[in-house]
Amino acid sequence: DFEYAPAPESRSVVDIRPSYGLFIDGAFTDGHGEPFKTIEPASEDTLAEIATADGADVDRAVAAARAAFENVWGPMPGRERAKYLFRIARIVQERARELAVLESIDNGKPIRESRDVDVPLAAAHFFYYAGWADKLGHAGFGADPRPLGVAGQVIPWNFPLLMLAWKIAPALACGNTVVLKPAETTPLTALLFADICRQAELPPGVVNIVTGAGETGRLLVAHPGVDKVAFTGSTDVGRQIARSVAGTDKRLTLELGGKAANIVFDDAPLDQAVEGIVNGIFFNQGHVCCAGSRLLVQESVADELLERLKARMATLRVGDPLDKNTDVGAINSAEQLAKIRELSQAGEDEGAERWAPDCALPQRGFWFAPTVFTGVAQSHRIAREEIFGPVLSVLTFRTPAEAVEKANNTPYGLSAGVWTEKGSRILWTAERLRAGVVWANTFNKFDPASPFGGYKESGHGREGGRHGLEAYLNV
Ligand code: TXE
Repeated sequence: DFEYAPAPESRSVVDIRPSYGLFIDGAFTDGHGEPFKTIEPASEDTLAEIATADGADVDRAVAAARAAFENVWGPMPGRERAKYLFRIARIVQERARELAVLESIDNGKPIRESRDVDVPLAAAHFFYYAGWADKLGHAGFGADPRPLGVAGQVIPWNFPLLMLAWKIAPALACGNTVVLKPAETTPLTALLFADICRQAELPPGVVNIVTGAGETGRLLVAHPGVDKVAFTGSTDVGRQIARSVAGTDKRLTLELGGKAANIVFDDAPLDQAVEGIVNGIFFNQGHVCCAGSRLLVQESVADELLERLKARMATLRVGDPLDKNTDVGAINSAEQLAKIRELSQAGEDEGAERWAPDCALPQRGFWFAPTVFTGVAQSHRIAREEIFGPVLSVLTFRTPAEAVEKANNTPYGLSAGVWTEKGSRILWTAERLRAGVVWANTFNKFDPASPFGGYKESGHGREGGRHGLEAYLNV
């Protein structure tokens, strides 16, 4: 039982101000809504007070984005826009340590992940789309595809900087301007990104950041001056946004929840599969829309696999996100922790068997031990609902057809994993899975060149790759 102890040497690379305003038209400005606090999940300490954008502030941000679109960014040749995007990408790399530490403090994710995954991938997205900015006429969308105008973008708290990059990089490459609302529990890296835009001398109004809770997001999405809405978050809010956009001429992409199956066949390399399962569900505390939250294992190897999985789980280190040895960090918020606890309790109540390694959790902050449920039935809530935490539900199957049927038995369809030595079985299974991404003998691998997005209630539209351009162009 150890106390949460901050690591001062890492903290010193970031300069968190006591309060933050909105970033509109190239400058920080006051918000007119009630300010809110962002909290450090690992300590429950207040990090900063953040402005809330009200209706008039959203109006100002959209007007700034409109003016920048009409006068500067829209007419600018692609090769000029590319220069700015390359510059932003390089500054993200130069300020990588600062961004990674700030992300871990505000979100709770392990520094190893923010340093090796979130920040490098964010930079990679800007590099990748910078490369497209002067080649849009050669992307298969006709000789002269046009930008849409002002994009209103609302993002969640699980990958704050990376989701910002997924949204902003393609929008800007295509000649659109942006008003983005980060999640209320993780606004700090978006505000640091605003500073990066200034450092890159991006023309004022091209990127605007408005902070606030769901109401600010609602105002942004409903704003008549917005031409394109892009949202990543919960399925419920996605539905509300779809309703708000219906009947307007706005374009919409939604990236919503998931309940991915990670399918392990009896011929799979088991130790490699265990690593993939652990990465699939415990990466980022399971706060991942494409998390491998359902393990489907072939009956004949289930006991062996579970034994190895539990042994591996017992080695996971849960604790201080700023400690480079940490594998599992803090749960992002009290609300999310309550949701994980509630669903885990439902798992026990419905008769599944719960197991977690014996690990000491810090006294302060929001924590949940890596947990696995066995004996899970398809009807159980923990097999059907997105838990969005470090909780794995294990089901078994006998035949490949049964594996596919169970994997597809979900309202979601974002991702899936297949583990087998047989290439033909990978192809047979992948063809039948209704999921936007299927990983084979690996999991949670991302590349800016690959499109990402869902089937069914996981949303529609694709982000990333050439396909990601389509959402921001009139073809
Ligand atoms: O999401 P919300 P929450 C899932 C996950 C999680 C659950 C709830 O299961 O437990 O959703 O998380 C903004 N109009 N995912 O409550 O509310 C909000 O301010 C416009 C999966 O945090 O959807 C934030 O910026 N915007 C997911 C963003 O929407 C609104 C990632 C997401 O918050 C709004 C996150 C409104 N009416 C949660 N209401 C994924 N797909 O990765 C809220 N927002």
